[in-house]
Amino acid sequence: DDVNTDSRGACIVLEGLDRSGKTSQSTRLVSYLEGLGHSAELWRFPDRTTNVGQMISSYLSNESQLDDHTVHLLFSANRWEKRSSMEKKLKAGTSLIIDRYSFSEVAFSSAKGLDFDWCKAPEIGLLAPDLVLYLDIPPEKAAERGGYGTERYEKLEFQRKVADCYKVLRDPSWKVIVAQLPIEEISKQVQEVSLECLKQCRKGKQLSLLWS
Ligand code: FDM
Repeated sequence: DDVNTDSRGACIVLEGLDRSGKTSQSTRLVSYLEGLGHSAELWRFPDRTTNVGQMISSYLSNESQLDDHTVHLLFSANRWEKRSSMEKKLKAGTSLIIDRYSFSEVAFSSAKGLDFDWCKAPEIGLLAPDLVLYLDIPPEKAAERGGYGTERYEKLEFQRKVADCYKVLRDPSWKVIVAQLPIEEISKQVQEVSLECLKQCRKGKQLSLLWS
């Protein structure tokens, strides 16, 4: 067929509130793609393994305090430090399935009251995903799922604000999935749109940059 053999991988981002099922679905998607013989990797942001990531991690676990703008810029720096390896992987044909990206950043920081456009600015020029999958769940339902952990943002009142900010950020290109469906049904929908996305990338769809 028309598949170009030295074509790039797809950049697929999963977004949603805490406990919306992003981690399960991204893990399942990677296995599914690998099972079909595609090269795929699971990534997540924040990437807590770097120096910047460790600062973020200690902030999230309330071991350190940081100004809201400062931590915003650290999250952004954590994506910038991975940008060139992201691009290399994608160009080498590996698809990246990413658990949270710049959309989490804008939703969570603007939920704290930071200016929306200010929040978007440091993300300009990062790679734009080919597909955003939004696992949609009412904050109250997410809170019922075995409860939150003890990290800084895992509180119902704050998650309500985050949900509102995601609504502002959402655009028609996002694939919104009802996160309360049975896990198998969600996986089926995720697989279907992801394969279609991969096909477009194989056909020569260019990588683009945020926020385009
Ligand atoms: N988060 C995540 C941000 O505030 N900004 C970001 O750029 C990213 C990627 O960090 F509450 C928030 C969202 C979440 C927290 O995420 C840690 P995980 O998925 O629980 O590790």
